[in-house]
Amino acid sequence: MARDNIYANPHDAVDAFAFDEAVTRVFPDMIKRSVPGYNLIIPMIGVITEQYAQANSTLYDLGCSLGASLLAMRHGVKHDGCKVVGIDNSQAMIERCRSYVDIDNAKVPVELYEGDVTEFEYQNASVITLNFTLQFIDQDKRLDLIQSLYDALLPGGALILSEKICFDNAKEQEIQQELHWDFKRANGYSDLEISQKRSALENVLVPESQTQQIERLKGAGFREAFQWYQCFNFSSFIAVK
Ligand code: GEK
Repeated sequence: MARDNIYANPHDAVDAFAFDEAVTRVFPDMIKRSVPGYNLIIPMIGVITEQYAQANSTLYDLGCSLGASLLAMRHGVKHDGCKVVGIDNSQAMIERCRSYVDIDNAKVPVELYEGDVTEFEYQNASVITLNFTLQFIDQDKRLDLIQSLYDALLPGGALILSEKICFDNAKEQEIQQELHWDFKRANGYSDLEISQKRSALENVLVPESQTQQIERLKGAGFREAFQWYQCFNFSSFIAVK
C-alpha cells in the first residue's frame, strides 16, 4: 500500500485539499491512519446492509472513493434483484474504484458514476451510505441532499452517515481534537504533516455536531436517527425510514 507522505515536506503555501491523482494513489493508507474507527466502520457497513437491504432495490454509496464502503455493502446484500450504485466526483477515484470492483468476486451488479452527489436522482433505495462524504458538501446543500435521500428510500430503508464531528462544549472540542492528533502521531504522522493537512482541509471539510446531524435527519422525516459509533471526533449514525 503506497504510504501517504503528501504533507511530509514543508509547502510554501498549502493548497486546498482535493481528491486528485496524488491523494487517490495513497488514499487507503491516508484514511486508515487519519480516521479513528475507519477499519471498524467498514465491516459494520456490511453488517448494517445485511439487516436493511431489501429485494429488488438499489443500494447507494455516495462519495465511494476507492470502493471500501461500496464493497462492504455489496458483500452484505443477501437478497435477489439488488444493485449497488457508487458515485464520486473525483475522476481519479472512480477510475481506480472500477479496477477494485473488477477484481472483487461478489455477484451483485455494481454501477459507478463520476458526478456530484447533490445532482444525482435517487430512487427505490433500501440502503444509502455516506461514509465521511457529507462533511465535504456545501453546508447549505446538506439538508436538500438528506431530504432527497429520505424521499428515495423505501419504508424500512436505512441511511448510514459517518462524519467527523465537532462539540458544543469548548473543552470537549479541545480534548477530542487533541486525541485525534495523538491518534495521527501514533500512526506515524509528524506535527508538520498534521498541521499542513489541517490547513488544507480548512473550509473544505466542515464538521457539524452530533445534535446538528440528528436534528437534520429527524427533520427530513427519519423515524429513528441515532449514533451507533464514536471514536474521538469521528462518529457514525444510522437513520431508518
Ligand atoms: C470510504 N466512502 O472509503 N460529489 C461526489 N463525491 C464527492 C463530493 C461530491 N459533491 N464531495 C466529495 N466527494 C469512502 C471514503 S472520502 C472521505 C469517502 C475522506 C467524494 C471525494 O471525492 C472523496 O472520494 C469522498 O467523497 C470522501 O468508505 O477522505 O475523509
